[in-house]
Amino acid sequence: MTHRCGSVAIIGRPNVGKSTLLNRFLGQKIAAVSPKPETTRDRLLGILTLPGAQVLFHDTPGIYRGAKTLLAKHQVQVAREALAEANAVLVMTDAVTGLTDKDRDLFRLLPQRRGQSADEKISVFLAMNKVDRARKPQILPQIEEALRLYPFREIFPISALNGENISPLLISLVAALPEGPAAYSADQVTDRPLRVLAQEMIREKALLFTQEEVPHSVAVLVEEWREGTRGAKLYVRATVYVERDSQKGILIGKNGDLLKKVGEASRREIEKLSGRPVFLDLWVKVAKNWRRDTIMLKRLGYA
Ligand SMILES: Nc1nc2c(ncn2[C@@H]2O[C@H](COP(=O)(O)OP(=O)(O)OP(=O)(O)O)[C@@H](O)[C@H]2O)c(=O)[nH]1
Ligand SMILES: [Mg+2]
Repeated sequence: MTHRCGSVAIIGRPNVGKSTLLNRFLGQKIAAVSPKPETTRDRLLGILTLPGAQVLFHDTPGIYRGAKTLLAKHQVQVAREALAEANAVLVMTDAVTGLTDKDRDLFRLLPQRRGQSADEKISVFLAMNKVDRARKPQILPQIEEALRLYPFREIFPISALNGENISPLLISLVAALPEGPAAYSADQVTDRPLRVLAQEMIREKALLFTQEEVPHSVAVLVEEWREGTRGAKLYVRATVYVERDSQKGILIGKNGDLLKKVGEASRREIEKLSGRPVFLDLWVKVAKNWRRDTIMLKRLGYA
C-alpha cells in the first residue's frame, strides 16, 4: 500500500477558523482559538497520523495587507512562508460574512497555474467555514465567485466547529500529498514543547476575558516548569505581558478577580494537555510597546 506524507498550509484572513479546524483535524486542542482576530501569531505544526498517511498541518496567522507593528509583520511573513513551502494549500473563508476584499487579496497570493509548470504540483483547496451559521442559498454564489477568481481544485463548505464535511475534505487533502514515509513518530502531535502550548492556552484565556486593544497587547511567557515528584502537581509559573500600566490593571481586575478567572480557565487547559494536575502561578508585567521591540519579540519567540 502506498504511504503518503506531506504538509498542508492552512491559510486565510484573520478569524475565519483556521486554528479551530487544526484542532478538529487532530481531535485535540493544541491551538489557541478566540473570537478576536489575530489570535494565532506563529506557525503551529499539527501532526495527524492515519493508517496510510501522515499529514503535517501548518496553522498560520491570518494574512492581511498593511501590517504595522513588527509583530504584525512577523505574522504575515510566517503565513507567506508556510504558503510557499507547503505540498498542498487549504485556503479558508467565512461563509457567514461571504467573500471579502481581504479574501480576494489573498487569492492573488496563491500559486499561479501555468500549463505543466512545477506549480501544478501544488493543490489548492478552499474550505468555506462556519456553514453551521450560514443560510444554504448564501453558499452557492460564493462558490461560483471563488471559482471565477481562482481555479481551486475542490471547494468544501464545512463547519470546523461541528465537524460537518470534514471527512471528505481530509480524504482529498491526503490524496494531494506526495508518497513517502512518515516524518514523525505516530504518537507525536506537534513539534512544540508543552510549555509553548501552555503559553498559548494562557494567552487564549487572557484574550477571551479582555476587550478592545488589550488582547493585541498580551503575550505570555512560561518562566518555570517543574515536574512534581510522586504524583505531586506540575508547577508552572508564567508571566502575562501587557504594553501599558492601565492594561495591567484591567487584566488583574478588581480584587484580582479577572486574573483569577484567566488562571483557572488556563490551568484546566494545561491539565488536559499534560494529563496531570497543575499548579499555575500567574503574574502580570508591563513591557512597554513590546510589539515594536525587537529584543522583546525575540524573547517571546516571535522573531
Ligand atoms: N459558528 C462557527 N464558528 C466558528 C467555526 N470555526 C471557528 N469558529 C469561531 O470563529 C472564531 C475564530 O476562530 P479561530 O479558529 O481562532 O480563527 P483563526 O482563523 O485561527 O483566527 P486567527 O488566528 O486570528 O487568524 C472563534 O470564535 C471560533 O469559535 C465554525 O465552523 N462555525
Ligand atoms: Mg488562529
